[in-house]
Amino acid sequence: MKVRLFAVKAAIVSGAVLLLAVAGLAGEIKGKVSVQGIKSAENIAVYVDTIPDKKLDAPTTKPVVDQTKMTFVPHVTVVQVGTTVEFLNSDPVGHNVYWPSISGNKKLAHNMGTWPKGDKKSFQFNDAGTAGLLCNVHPEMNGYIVVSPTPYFALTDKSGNYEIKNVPPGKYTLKTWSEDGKVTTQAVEVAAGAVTADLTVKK
Ligand SMILES: [Cu+2]
Repeated sequence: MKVRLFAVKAAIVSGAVLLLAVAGLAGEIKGKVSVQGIKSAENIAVYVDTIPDKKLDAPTTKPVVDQTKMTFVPHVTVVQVGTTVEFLNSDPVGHNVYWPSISGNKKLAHNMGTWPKGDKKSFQFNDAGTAGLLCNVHPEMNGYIVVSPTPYFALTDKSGNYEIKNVPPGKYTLKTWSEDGKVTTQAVEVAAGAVTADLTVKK
């Protein structure tokens, strides 16, 4: 009896150790984005580009982009390819949502229509790239949906800092997207723990 109890305890302990080991494998990519010729290092998307032969879990979150006080909030939203985004109108006027292309591909242009306060419409983004959001009622309004091919992405804060958590070990290509700057790519190798990748985005 005592032996059997010991065996059960040993099994529980080794299971816990295994779980810890698996959790410990996940790495992290973090760093700071500097800019040259661009006014701000904020709101720059940093993401892991397509990983060949890697099966990724389908996204489960449904981020909301609000149209409030005549602006798209947030200004930039980064999502994994396949994500459904909900577009809400919180203003007392009708707003429209359309994008003329996704990363320049006009075949992926889409007009969602116009709807009143309190209503929302959703759209599933199945193509990687950037959709520049516009409202045909208010030409001054604009925002962005950056569709990342992987779930490993982040958006820089005011100082240009970013942090991508839970990245499995491997060799990847980091990519940036910014409103005013060129795309920057950088090779990065992730192991357990955090790896630092500082990037410079140029006009
Ligand atoms: Cu509008």
